[in-house]
Amino acid sequence: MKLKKISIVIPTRNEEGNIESLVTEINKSLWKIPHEIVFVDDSTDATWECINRVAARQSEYNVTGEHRENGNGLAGAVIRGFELASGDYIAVMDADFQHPPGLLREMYCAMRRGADICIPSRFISGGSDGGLGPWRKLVSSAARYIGKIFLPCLRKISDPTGGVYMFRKELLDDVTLRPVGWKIMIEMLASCKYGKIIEIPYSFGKRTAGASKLDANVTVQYIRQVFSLKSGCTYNRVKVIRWTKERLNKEVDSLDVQLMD
Ligand SMILES: Nc1nc2c(ncn2[C@@H]2O[C@H](COP(=O)(O)OP(=O)(O)OP(=O)(O)O)[C@@H](O)[C@H]2O)c(=O)[nH]1
Ligand SMILES: [Mg+2]
Repeated sequence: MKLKKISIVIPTRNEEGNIESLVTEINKSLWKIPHEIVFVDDSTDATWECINRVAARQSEYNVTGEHRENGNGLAGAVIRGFELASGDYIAVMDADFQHPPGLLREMYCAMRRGADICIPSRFISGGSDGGLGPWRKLVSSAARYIGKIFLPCLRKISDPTGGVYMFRKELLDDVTLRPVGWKIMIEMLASCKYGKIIEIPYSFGKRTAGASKLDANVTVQYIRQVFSLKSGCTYNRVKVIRWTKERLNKEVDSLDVQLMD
């Protein structure tokens, strides 16, 4: 069986306490599935040294990336990761374990069932946003509603701002993504051509080490980003399919059985 390769793009800024365990957990999640981990790092701490140390030790898993001395923020880092990625599918996730690495195997199952994009959701049956405090939950839901009001392409999607997703690399053909804002996924949903989205449930985790980089400026950038996308966001005739936890477990079990042969 020829398996498609995944590139996991991870933007990092001062995440030295997370790198080693993150790489270990990603490799566990993607057992027997070809993959590379692409870090794009704008850190001022020892994160890049940690990445190099892990890369030297685990070369069979292909830990790669780039350190930028004068990086231009989160969205620019993710876009740079897309340029460096060599996989058939590209995943984007944070370095702080709020996006559980086990999701990678689950998203891969959805991609194998023909999804153009797999979007994990905290807000469908089986999902939870328990990793956020009450204030952050409020800000996060306001951001989601603002997005859905002004961008019709987000309306059918239950969790367009979660920040973790996987997509077919071809979606990037013929689009130019702008390195603005914090939510590169909404930029893609508004600019790319796609027909089928599979949503899978997940539980948003708590940051395990290091500090949040989210500040008030990020909220302002987000609102600006939504307004700037408004004119370009055409309503895609997109089919959104929601998998239950049971369906997801069945798909993962069936993949595991195939990979054991
Ligand atoms: N390369 C790069 N990565 C960044 C930058 N800012 C944040 N990141 C990374 O982007 C991811 C998300 O940042 P977080 O600080 O966790 O933001 P958040 O998840 O929205 O907020 P919290 O819920 O408070 O953690 C993490 O992996 C960060 O290290 C940046 O300027 N450059
Ligand atoms: Mg975070």
